[in-house]
Amino acid sequence: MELSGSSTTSTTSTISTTSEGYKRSYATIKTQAGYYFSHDNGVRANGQKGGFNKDQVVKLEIIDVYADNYEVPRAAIDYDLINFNGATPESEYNSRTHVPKQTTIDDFKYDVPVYYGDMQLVDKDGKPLTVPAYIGVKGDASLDLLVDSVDASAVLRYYAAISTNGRDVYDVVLQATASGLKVDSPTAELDELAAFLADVNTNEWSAENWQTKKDGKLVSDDTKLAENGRRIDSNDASKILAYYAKRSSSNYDNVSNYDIWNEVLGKARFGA
Ligand SMILES: [Ca+2]
Repeated sequence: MELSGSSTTSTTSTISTTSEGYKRSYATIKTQAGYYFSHDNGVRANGQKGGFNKDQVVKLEIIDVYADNYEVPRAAIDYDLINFNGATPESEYNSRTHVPKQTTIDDFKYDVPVYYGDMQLVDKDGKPLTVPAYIGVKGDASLDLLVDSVDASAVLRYYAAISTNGRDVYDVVLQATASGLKVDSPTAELDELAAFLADVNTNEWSAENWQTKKDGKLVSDDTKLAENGRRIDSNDASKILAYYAKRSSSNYDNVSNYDIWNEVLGKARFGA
């Protein structure tokens, strides 16, 4: 006897259509990079929503596939339904093993699966669609996962290089230390991440910080300056040293990294 009928196990959901003959959906997306802290658990100190930003999905198209491979593009996409199924920068970061001073690209680069409502988005071949996220430790300009005097030196060297001769930030590599992961170019995504992590005294939860570039402009629109820009200077270096001093002190053995930063930065950390 013939095993008739395909057992339809497509991920039908509240967001998928249940129309007759519906088989599955696939999508095409256009994405942009985002930069995040390893301590970002999705809830910001001021109670706002943190975590991966859905604006990393710049454009989304969903195509519903019916019997006989009849394809129907969805007329309307509700971008508010884009989500990451509960994944946060913290959960993604902690899902991997990290060894300080032995860093690779896998310590910093994450491809985060995208969902639309409760439907995971896949391409035409069924491969998960993702956004590129760069995640690191606050203050770690050198990308070695430690926050110490090497980071302060890297910040001062970078600051001196861009301020003395009026050089463009894209002429200078911030992470040029031997300690951390090598950065090939001043325009590399890893150097953007290094700058994001080094700018410790900015309002870290400002709305555009996750997509602010070395030159202070937005990843999504390089004609537009982010509200808080990206200023890396001697004040960041001294705050990194203050953090390092406390982190190294036995008096702070029972204090979290997060709380030490709060102590070093005060309310400036959250823009107050
Ligand atoms: Ca470091």
